[in-house]
Amino acid sequence: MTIRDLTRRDFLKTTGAITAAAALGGLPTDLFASGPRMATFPEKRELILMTSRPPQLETPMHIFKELITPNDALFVRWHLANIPTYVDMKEWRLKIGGNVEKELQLSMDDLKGYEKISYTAVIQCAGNSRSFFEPRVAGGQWGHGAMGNVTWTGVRLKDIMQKAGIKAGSVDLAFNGLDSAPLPKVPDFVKSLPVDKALEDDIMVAFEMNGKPLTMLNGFPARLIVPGWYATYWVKSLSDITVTTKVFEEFWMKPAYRIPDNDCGCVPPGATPKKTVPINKMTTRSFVINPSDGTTLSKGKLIELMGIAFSGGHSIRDVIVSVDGGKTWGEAKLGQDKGKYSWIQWFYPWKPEMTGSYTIMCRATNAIGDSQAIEKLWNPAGYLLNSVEKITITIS
Ligand SMILES: Nc1nc2c(c(=O)[nH]1)N[C@H]1C(S)=C(S)[C@@H](COP(=O)(O)O)O[C@H]1N2
Ligand SMILES: [Mo]
Repeated sequence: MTIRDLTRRDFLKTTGAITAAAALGGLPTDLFASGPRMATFPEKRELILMTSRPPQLETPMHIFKELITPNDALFVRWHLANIPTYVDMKEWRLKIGGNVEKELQLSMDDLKGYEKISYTAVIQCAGNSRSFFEPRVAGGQWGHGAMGNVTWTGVRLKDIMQKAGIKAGSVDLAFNGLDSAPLPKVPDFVKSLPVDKALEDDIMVAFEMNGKPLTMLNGFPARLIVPGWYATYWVKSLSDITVTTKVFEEFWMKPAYRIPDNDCGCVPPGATPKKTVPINKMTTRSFVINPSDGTTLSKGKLIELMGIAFSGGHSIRDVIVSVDGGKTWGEAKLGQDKGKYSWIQWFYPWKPEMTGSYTIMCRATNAIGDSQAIEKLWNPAGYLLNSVEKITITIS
C-alpha cells in the first residue's frame, strides 16, 4: 500500500476524518488513511489494484497529463481467471472459421503480410467511472482510470475476412481469446459484432501498442480494436473468429453488456429497462486533469488548467470550462489533433485573484453536437456515465 497518489492535503484531510471517527468509537485509524491499494504486475508500473485474480488494474489520473498513455500505465481488465501468461509464437494461430469460403489459420508472419494500418484511439471500459453512479450499482467499482489513449498498429479485419470469404446468410462475427474460465459453469468470454460493423475500414486486428508488441496483460499477441466503441469488444489474445448464421447471443452479449434501448441508454434510478441492446459507441466525455482535485495553489499566479476530451469516434468540436461551479463558461484552446478516435487535450489559462475554494468544470461537444449533461444518467449496469465532471481546488 502507498499514499503516493494522495496530495499531502488529501492525506491530512483523510486522516482527520478517520481520527474523528475513531474518537467516536468507530474505525481503526489506518483503515482509509493509506489510500488506494497499489500493485505492480509484469510489464506494468505500479497501478491501482481492483482485483488480482483475474488482474484488474486502474490507471491513476495524473497519467492522463500525457497525450499518449504509456504501455506500462494502461489499465487492465480481464473477466476470467485463466489468462495467458505465455504464448508460444511458433504454435499460435489466428483461426478464421464458421460460415466462410475458406478457413484460415494465420501465423503472426501471415498476419503481418496484410497491409499495415495505425491510428490513435481511446480504449475505455464500459464500466469506467461506475463507482460514481448515484444510486450505486453492482459491478467493478472503477474510478475514472479504466481508460487510456494508445496508438494501435495492426491490419484491417476486413482484409483478413476478404481472404476467408464471408458466405451469404452470415449475421455476426464472434471473437474468442486465449483466456478461459476456471469453472466450467462460467461462460467463456466471447464477443460479437454484426457483419457490417466488423467489415468497417477501421476495425483492426492489432499487434502493437505505441510501437511495441502488446503487453501480455493487454492482449499479446493480437487483439481486436473497435475504435469509438467500448473496450468490451476489443477481444484480447485473439485466437478465433467465427462467422455465424444466427445472431450470436451467448452470455457476454446477452444478458451481459447491454444498455436500455433508448436515446440516452438510461432509465430512472432503480428502474429495470423494458428492452435492451448490446452496448456500442462511447459517449462524449471530458475531464480536468491538471490541477488535480483537492490541490492548493497561490493567488495571483497564472495557472494553465488542462484536461482531455473524447467521444465515440467523432472529433471534439469544443470544450468549455468554468472556474465558478458552472455560473460562467469560457472556451478552452484545443491541443494536437490525433484523429477522431483519439482524445484531445484542452488548455485554459486562468489567474485566480481571490483566495477561497473554486469548483472547476469542463464540458465537451463533439462534431455532431453530442455533449455532456450536468445531471448524471443512470442504468442498472453502470455504463455510459458522461455527466460534466468537477474538481475543487483551494486558492490561498
Ligand atoms: N480475451 C479477453 N478480451 C477482453 C476481455 C476479457 O476478459 N478477455 N475484457 C474486455 C474488456 S471488458 C475490456 S474493458 C478490455 C480491457 O482491455 P485492457 O486490459 O487492455 O485495458 O478488454 C476487453 N477484451
Ligand atoms: Mo470492460
